[in-house]
Amino acid sequence: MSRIVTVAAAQLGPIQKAETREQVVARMLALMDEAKAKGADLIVYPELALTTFFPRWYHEDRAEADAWFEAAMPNPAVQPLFDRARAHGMGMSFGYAELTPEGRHFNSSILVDKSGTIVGKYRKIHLPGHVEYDPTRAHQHLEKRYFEPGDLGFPVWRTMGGLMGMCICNDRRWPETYRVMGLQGVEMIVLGFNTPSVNGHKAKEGMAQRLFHHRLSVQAGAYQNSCWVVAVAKAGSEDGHHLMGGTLIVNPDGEIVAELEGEADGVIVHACDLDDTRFGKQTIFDFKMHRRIEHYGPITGQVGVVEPE
Ligand code: CDT
Repeated sequence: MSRIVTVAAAQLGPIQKAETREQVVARMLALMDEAKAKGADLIVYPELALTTFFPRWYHEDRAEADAWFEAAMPNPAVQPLFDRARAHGMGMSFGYAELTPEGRHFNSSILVDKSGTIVGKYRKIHLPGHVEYDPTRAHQHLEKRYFEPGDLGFPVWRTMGGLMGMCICNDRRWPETYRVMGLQGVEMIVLGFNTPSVNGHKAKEGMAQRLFHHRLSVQAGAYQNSCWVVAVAKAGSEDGHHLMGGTLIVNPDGEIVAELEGEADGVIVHACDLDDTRFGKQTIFDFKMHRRIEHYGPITGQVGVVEPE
């Protein structure tokens, strides 16, 4: 049986505050059709794909932000994505703001198989930013105000012929993210991101450096866990706030095999052989053979730095 997943990384250009879910879904459908024409059987969209990156906007009344959230998934606005993906025989992953029936808020992503069934849900664990309005920042990043940290861990799902995992944006900078999935044998990790092109605390850290950190993190995660990583941007200027691009696909050797130019809606497609993950998993990163967990206690035993006396 073929172990090739032909994956489409479907970058979205900017989404303005005034854009509706229906307008965005129409753009996503166009990308899905393009991906199908290029032979894709799995399409991956960015973090918070259905709206602008709203955590940059401060709402004093937290409840006002609920307008950016989805209370059900699927819902009528996104149902066309599910219908089209099923008609194309294509799996799909996208990020959205999740409002649960209990009134909890998460920055989530789903994995949908080729029959249109949601087989996996991930809730972002490493939330960046801050809770209150911060006048020292060039722009606000209020994810800690609007979301609670994910409570589902980093699961891996057996679907679409392989072992698939998800994470979201800032998670990609943390080696623990990949390793927890690596320890479940993950063969492909899909992730979306919204990364401001300038550090709000350090104007000197611009897009070139931010793209460098992005590639460094994703390539290292792929190599050290011998898996494919598909990283998809929302890019461009949203109501005057610029997000970098950098949509790319990385192989289990940590090499970039496809990267999208520019900041507009666009698709890159690559045939990813999941069997290419075997060599690394059976040699240098044969975890069972080489890991030394007796020395890893601080990784789960403490959060911050503990310096020696
Ligand atoms: N969306 C998201 O997680 N963005 C962060 C920005 C970090 S700066 C507060 C990222 O890691 O790209």
